[in-house]
Amino acid sequence: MGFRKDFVWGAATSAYQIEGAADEGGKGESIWDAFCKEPGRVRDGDSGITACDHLHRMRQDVQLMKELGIRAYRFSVSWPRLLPEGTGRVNEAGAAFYSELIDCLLDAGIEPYLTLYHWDLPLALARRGGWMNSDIVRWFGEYAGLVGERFGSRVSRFFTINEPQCFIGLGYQSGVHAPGERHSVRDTLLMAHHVLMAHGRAVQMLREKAGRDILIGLAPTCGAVYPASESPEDVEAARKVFFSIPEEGRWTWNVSWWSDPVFLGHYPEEGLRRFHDVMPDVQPEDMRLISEPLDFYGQNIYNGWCVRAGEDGTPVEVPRYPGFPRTASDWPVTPEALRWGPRFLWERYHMPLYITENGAACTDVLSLDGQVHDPQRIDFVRRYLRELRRAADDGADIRGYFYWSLLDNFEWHDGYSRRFGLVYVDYRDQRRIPKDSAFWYGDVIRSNGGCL
Ligand code: IFM
Repeated sequence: MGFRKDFVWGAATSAYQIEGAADEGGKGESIWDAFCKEPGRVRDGDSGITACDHLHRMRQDVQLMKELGIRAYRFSVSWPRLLPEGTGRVNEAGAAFYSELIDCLLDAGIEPYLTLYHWDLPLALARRGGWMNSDIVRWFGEYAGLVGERFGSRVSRFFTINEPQCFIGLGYQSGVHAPGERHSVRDTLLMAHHVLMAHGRAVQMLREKAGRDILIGLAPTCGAVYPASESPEDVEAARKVFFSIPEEGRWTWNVSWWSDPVFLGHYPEEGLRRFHDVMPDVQPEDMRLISEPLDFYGQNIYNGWCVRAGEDGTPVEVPRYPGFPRTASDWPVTPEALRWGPRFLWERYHMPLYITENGAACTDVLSLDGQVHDPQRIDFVRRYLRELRRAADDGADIRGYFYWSLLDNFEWHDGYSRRFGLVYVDYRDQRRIPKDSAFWYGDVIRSNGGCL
C-alpha cells in the first residue's frame, strides 16, 4: 500500500523561531520577546530578535523550498505582528507580510498550512492575565476571525494551536519557557480549559470569516508509547499508557486531556477523577464549543517509549539499553513512535492525521567543502518514515508529513544551539545552505516515499 497518492510532503516553521524583525514593522511585543530579555532564561542570552531574518528573506526562502521540491509549508502567524495589542488595532504591515508570503507560496505551487498560535502570546494580553483570563477565548476568536477574513480566500488549511502540552507545561508549570511562570495544577487546568475553548472559538471564527469552505485541525504533541511486541497484551498495555494521564507535576504531557474533549466531547475519566478537587467549573456549553467539528488532526511526534504487559497485564516500561541512540538534543531515536502513535490515535479518534512535526537536531557543521553533510538526519527520517508507512499499511488515515524544520532556527530556551533544519543557517551572515538531507528529502517527495 504505502503512502496515499495525494500524500502531502511538507516542512514546518514557526513565526518567532524564524522571522526575526521582532521589534520592526509595527509588531507588538510577545511573551517571548520579554522572556529573552530576562538574564539567564535562554542559553547564551540568545533571542529571536534576528532569528533567521526570514521577514526580510521570505522570497528567497520560498524559492529555496520550491527548488528542493517541498510541496507544503506549515508556518505560524505571529499574533502580535498582526494585532500588536492582541485585540483591536490591526498592524497593516504585518498583514501585508503574511499576505505576500501566501501569494509567494501559491505562485511557487506550495500549499500553505497556517497555524494560528505557536506560543508567541502578545505581551499586552499576558499583562491582562493571558491564558488565566477567560476573555482570551474572545481575544483568540477575534484574532482567528481576522486571519480568516484576510487570508481565508487563499489559504484553505489551518491549525489553531500548536503543542498546548508544551506551552502550558513549560511556560506555566516548570517555567523554563516564556513567560517563565510556575503555577499550581489548579491554575494550569483552568488555562488548559481556556486554551481548548479558545481553539473552539477560533474554529467558529475562521469558518465564519473565511467566507468559503476551509479545513481546520489542531496540532498537539505526544511522546508515543509503543509495544515491546505485536502480542495483543503488549499492544493493549502500550495503548493504555499512551492515553493515560501522568501524575500532577507532569500532567500536561498527555494525549487524552487535550484531544478527548475536542474529538469525543468530554475530558477523560481518569483525569476527572484525579483532578476532582482542582478542576475548573466546566459547563456543557464549554464542551460544545471545544468539540466544534474539525476536518483533520495534526500531531507532532519526535519520540516515544516502549511498554510491555507485565505478568498480570499491568503495563511495564521497557528500559532503554546503554548507549541507546539519541539526537543532538539528547532525545531518544525511536522510529516505532511513528507507527504506533498514529495508529493508536487513528483507532481512538478516527480523524485523518497529519504528522505536523517530526525531525532531529544534529551536530551539523559547514564542512571544508562548503556543504553540510548530515547522514544521521537522513537515517533518522528514513527510519521514521518507514514506520509511518507501516501505520498507513495498518489502516491509519495518514494524510501528510511535515519535517521540522525547514531552517535551523531559534530553539526556544536552547537558543541557536540546536539545529533541526533541512537547511543550514549561518547566523553570521544568514546564508542558507541546504544540507544533504534537504536534497534527499526532495527525492523522497518525488518518489512519494518510494526511495525509502
Ligand atoms: O522547535 C520546536 C517547535 O517549536 C515545537 N515542537 C518541537 C520543536 C523542536 O523542539
